[in-house]
Amino acid sequence: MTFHPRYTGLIDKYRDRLPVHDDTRVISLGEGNTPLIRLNNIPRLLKKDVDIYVKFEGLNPTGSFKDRGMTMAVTKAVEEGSRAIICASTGNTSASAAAYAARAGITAFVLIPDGKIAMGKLAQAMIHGAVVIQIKGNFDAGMELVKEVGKEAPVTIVNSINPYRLQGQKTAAFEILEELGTAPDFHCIPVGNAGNISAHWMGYCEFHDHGIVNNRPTMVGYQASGAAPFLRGKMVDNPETIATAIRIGHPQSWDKAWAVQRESKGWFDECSDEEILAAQRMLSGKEGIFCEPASATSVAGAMRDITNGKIPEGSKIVCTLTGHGLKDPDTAIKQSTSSVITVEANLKSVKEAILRHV
Ligand code: AN7
Repeated sequence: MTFHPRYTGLIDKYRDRLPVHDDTRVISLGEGNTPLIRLNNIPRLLKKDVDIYVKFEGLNPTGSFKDRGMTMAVTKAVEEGSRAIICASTGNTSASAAAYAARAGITAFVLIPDGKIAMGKLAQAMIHGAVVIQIKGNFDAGMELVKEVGKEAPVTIVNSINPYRLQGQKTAAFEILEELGTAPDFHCIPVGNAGNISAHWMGYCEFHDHGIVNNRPTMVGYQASGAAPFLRGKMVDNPETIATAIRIGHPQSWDKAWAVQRESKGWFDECSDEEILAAQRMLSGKEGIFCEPASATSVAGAMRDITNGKIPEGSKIVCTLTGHGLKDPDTAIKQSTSSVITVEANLKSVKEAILRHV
């Protein structure tokens, strides 16, 4: 029996690659170290010889990849003496900001689009004690307001325009490289503000530049069709998609993400809401992995590009699943094909119900 030291989060693990000092007080909830799960059934169903792994970021402390960036952003905000943080959010950033602010003993202000965030995320922001400001507008409007108010009020912005966020998020790429011992051929990822795709590329390049690995992946970013500025080549003013997490028309990391596309020789593509939901159902029904709709965009796009040969057979592919399915139970229940059977509470009725389904 070997004992391993207790895992205490990504800042402790990657201290020498992150902008922290020896005496920095780290605000952590044990984020990172998420599983890289090899898909068994989907490649078989696609009838293609590909190795697909999903990096299940939904298993972070607040159920999304945002925790990787938030531990860094809140650690630095506290180090710099800030007493309050603020963000605009489609839901996951606000959940994460609320939790890390609670942990640090500071205040979180979160601006969310009225009625357009998944129930689980709203519950998180509320239970962690954030000040929730619902705006009668979308994420992009909220983001502009946060940038304005950040200039006038004593609050630290913890959206991904805060550079510490991307520093924390790059560690997802480090973990993938450590586990595979090499970069995948393709990394497929959902794109909203494009912070995460940019952070992953930073992480891949850092290990490559230091000679830890000798290759880098082709980065492929997938957007929801109704919120696809990278496909339209310009900002989108009224983004719409069932995947509310990526209902974003004015991405904050626009230039960075185009640089990622060029440098990695990758591409952007879009998925319809139907494709996104089908991928979510495939992952949950065929692999036992429950991610939120926005997350399934990476697998929806990858499945299409594997089928059409843009991602060739023999490839090693990593898809990021950015958030947990429990964040959005409403969408899951609404689109679920399995039925709930109500019967009398006796042996005969239960037995009958079972026999009808075997
Ligand atoms: C599940 O929470 O922007 O391209 O305010 O929650 O780095 O923006 C969420 C984004 C993908 C897109 N998947 O990542 C927010 C927010 C999930 C997300 C994205 C988000 P970026």
